[in-house]
Amino acid sequence: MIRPSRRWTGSLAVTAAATLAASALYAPTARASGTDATSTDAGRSIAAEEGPEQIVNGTFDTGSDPWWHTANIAFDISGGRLCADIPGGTVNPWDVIIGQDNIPLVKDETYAFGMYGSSDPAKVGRAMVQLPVDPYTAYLTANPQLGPDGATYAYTFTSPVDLPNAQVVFQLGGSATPWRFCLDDVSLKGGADPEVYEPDTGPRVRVNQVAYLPKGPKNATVVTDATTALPWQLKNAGGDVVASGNSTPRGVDESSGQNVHSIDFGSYTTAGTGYTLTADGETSRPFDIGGGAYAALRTDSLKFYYPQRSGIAILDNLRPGYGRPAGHVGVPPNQGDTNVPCQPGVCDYTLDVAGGWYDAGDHGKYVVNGGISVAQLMSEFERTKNAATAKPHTDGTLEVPESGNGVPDILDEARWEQEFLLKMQVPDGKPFAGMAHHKIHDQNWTGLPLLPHLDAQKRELHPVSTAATLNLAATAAQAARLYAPYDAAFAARNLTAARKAWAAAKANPDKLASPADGTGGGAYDDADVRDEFYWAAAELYITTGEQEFKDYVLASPMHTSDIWGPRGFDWGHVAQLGRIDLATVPNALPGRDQVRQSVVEGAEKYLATLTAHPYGMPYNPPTYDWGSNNLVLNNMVVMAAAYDITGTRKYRDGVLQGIDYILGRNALNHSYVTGYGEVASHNQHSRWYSHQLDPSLPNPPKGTLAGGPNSSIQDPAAQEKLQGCKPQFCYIDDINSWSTNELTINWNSPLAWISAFVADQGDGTVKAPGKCRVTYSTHAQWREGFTTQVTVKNTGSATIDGWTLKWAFLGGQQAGQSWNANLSQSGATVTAKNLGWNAKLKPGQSVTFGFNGKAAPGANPTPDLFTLNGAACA
Ligand code: 9MR
Repeated sequence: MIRPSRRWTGSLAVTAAATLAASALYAPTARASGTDATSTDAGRSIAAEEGPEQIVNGTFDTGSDPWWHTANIAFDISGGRLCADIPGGTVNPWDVIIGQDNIPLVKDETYAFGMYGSSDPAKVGRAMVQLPVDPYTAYLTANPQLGPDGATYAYTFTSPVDLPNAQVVFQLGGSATPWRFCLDDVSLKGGADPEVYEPDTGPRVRVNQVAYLPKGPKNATVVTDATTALPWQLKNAGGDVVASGNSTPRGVDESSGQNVHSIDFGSYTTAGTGYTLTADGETSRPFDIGGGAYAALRTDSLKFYYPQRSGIAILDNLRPGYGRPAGHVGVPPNQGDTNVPCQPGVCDYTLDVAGGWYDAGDHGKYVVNGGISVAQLMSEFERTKNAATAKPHTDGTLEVPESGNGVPDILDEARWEQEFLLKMQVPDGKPFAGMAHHKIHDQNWTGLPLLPHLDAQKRELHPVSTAATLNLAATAAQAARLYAPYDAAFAARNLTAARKAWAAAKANPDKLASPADGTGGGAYDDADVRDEFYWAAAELYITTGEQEFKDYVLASPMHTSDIWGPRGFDWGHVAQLGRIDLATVPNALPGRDQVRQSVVEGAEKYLATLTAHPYGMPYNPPTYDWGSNNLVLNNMVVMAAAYDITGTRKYRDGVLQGIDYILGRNALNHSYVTGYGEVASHNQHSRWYSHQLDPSLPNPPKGTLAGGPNSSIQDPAAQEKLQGCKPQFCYIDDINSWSTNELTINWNSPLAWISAFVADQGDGTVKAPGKCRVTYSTHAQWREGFTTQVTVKNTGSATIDGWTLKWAFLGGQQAGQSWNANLSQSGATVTAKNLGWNAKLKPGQSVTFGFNGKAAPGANPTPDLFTLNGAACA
């Protein structure tokens, strides 16, 4: 992937004068064949060669990052070297450049520069080490005689300056005719070892810096050399000791390399603010005991989405400090997303793909990633229909332009993205009709900062893919049932699109996105789409109940295999989305009990991981992945689903412990959510929340999750500071660290889902199940309607005086005429109230009522959840 975090165009202004002036400063050494260099100072060069390597990825073993290039060439690293076809007809050497930034130079140090190069036909190349800005003073200018056979070249020079961010550039322009250049083993050795970066991790007692629920678990971690138990004290805001005990030594934690103890102070349950925990002479950052912060995070993590919107102005009155003009609507300098062509040779039409959310800190819009994001928002809403503890999502909670339209705001926000996904479908009559284009983004990577409406790059549709098509099928099928009570036409449009996408994916099962398609946007390649097929079939089955999808689900290897791996699920691993929905959304799949049980088995695994981990994490692979925080959160989703299925407290407590890690109980003593916790991420990689680079721009809004530790540290900012990091330390809150510190729509979606789950637990008191049993029988079902009879039994030992029973329909069904109860409906949720004569239900007594319903397209299963006077019936 090519992702310069700066604008390459600045290098075009290299002046010949600067080059000449600087070339006197270097002394080339003859070391290898084919070089034009002569040795003048071999001793110094040997010393330099033993110095530290300053070039990142000079061997192109890990792709082409962080090398950048001018827009008139493309990198080809397929042969293990970096090659490029250099166009003819350019005038100046600097008209074609390959470069690397942020190379530290130390004054008076001598450096050894080496490279392998070849050209076809033979050419004189130009390699420079220079100042990255005007006047581009060169400290080394070398002119290797390149030829088709390839050779290695070596030079030395002494730096006249201290400079943290020199550039190495290969200037390849100025040829009338095209030629091919290849490069390998680029090395710049010498200078001082890079400064060892020491993150400021604050006190050694690590806590959730935001809040623990009063009646929930409360755990902390102490970093210490001690090997035997240490006393701890919990103090309130006034400094009084309110609880104390002894820690549990846990040995050396592999994920951080630290010797640690854990502290359990869960027996203390009094709500308050400004608590601290003291152990081993250190006092933790302050925290609350209370549920209020999660009610706020439930909202903030969703409010994140509106200012990610493309194609609409962000109103400052809705998001003070975040207002900005609409991005990519075709107003110059934008080229607009209203009429986007394909990449050359990919298609002969243009599409209006305006709208949707920007994926992350870039201006790209990707169907596979949009898919899981919108699905998780829809599932957060759908959970309110099926889970005993879930509190409703309503209209007017998120301050979006649609607030007040009678539709829950979370569905309004999700629709903004779903409308975009629908637009990415190939129109009828065109090749691959029904498939979805994988992505749309800029032709080349842009630099930071860059507000969306100022992006002047050409926008292009990339080829269709099976994965994108199945993301569309899955989300459109889910949308069809969820939006049906609010907008039947939109629901129908989604169902049609889902069916078309499914058929198109079946006809084109192996259109895989190319891993090489990563210029100007992420590749989002995925070589295995069995999980996407399974997810789509599951959603289509849940919505329609149809045989074809049922058969597909039951025959899929993903239906029964163990999908609860240690790394969890994400945009490229989506079988879990299908499995969890089959388990938690009402449907009549044969063997559904085993499906529900399999989710519980997954939760058991993550709970075991968490219990064994001294930082209480449900994620513990030997190396952390890109976006590890979203994997931690998705593993928590599995535990939350198991709690929703079983009501077993330990799964819920697993979720409550997992959130501690995200909010500060970690090796860095750092909260990964902007605005939450005393020390929290706020410089996430984003072209418009670029406050770190331009103080007039804002930081990301509160409630924004950072990707989190990534053992592979794939960006130069992380590589410069974090070499050799233990997994938990592979993170830096720097805007340039896009591989550890980006924000994305698919990482905030599990944060939002989990925040809602935690908020729904109130103060952490586990509610006793309702003393009731419900029998719900749909006696007759015809095209336009159905008749249902409901019996409610009081299974408790007290008389119920006045009852309200609630359930939700799967889709657009409407309760009509009723008998023996008063029925009303809001969205899909039905409320049945007793009449005067049947208000009292003695222990053991039942009441039966019924209604005629108006049918809606699709399945009409028996609801899983009934609540009587607010408590879920068994
Ligand atoms: O989240 C993606 C991660 O799983 C991949 O390993 C990585 C490299 O392909 O790309 C990540 O996605 C980025 C995307 O390619 C471009 N927009 C920003 C995304 C988050 O960093």
